[in-house]
Amino acid sequence: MKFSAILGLALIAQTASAHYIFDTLVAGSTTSTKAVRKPAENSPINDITSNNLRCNVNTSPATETVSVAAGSKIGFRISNQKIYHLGPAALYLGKAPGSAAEWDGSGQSWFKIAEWGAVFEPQFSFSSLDKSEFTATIPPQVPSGEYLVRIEQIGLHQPGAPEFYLSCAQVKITDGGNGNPPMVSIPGYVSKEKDPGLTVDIYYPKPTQYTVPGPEIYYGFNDSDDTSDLPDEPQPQNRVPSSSSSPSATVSPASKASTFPNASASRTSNPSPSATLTPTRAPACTCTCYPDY
Ligand SMILES: [Cu+2]
Repeated sequence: MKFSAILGLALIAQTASAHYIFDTLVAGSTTSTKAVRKPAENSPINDITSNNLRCNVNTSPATETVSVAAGSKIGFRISNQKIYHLGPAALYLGKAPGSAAEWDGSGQSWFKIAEWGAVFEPQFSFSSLDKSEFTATIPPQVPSGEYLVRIEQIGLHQPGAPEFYLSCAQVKITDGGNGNPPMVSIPGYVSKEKDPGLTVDIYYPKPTQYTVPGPEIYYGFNDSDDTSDLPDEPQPQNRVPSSSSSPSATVSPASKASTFPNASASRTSNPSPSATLTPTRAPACTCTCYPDY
């Protein structure tokens, strides 16, 4: 009896392990697992108002803070999996008030430096799918100091119930600039009201446009460490299209209107021929870890 109970637990553990944990920091030419606040479990965060959305829950403390120069590569790796839940990914930096190791991620201290959105050819999907490593360049304008770097991937396979897979790692950015990125708080940086990309039905009708949830990407913009990075810089912070084939002009208002009742009025006019979309609906979850919780 005892043995079968253990066996049962083992099976549960195995099932749960089908989710993924971003367990490895990539910083410049090095990697580190010790700098990551590794979650004890690979279950997603579902409550987007929770403080757990910052750096996950039940994390083991990171035991190092990795130095990396501004302008270097930064990001995360999943060592034993590839992303298999359809949905976007994004990479954030959070400026610690002091040491990264002592910071819980609270406050209006976060900005996005990269995102991986939807692709539309040959069919609707996400560029994060089947990837296990997500890296970007630290904008050279990012000020020196200690930061939490945070990756999130949002599983959209159960429409209306986004799942956040995320990790934080501790880094010390050196050789930085005088940039002043607009910052957001976590939680609060996304909401189901202002981010239709959180609740979109990815099966039907197939989206023809997609915006990654959260703030605009901070690119840095200025080459020199001058004073032109002002707090309210009127920069053309156009989101880099996640697919060159889908400028925002191709938004399908009909699908928007039906999918996002809270969307702004400008998105609810002009019905478009969504009836031409194939009326088949994919299974809610194609992974082996169903049901999610
Ligand atoms: Cu899952």
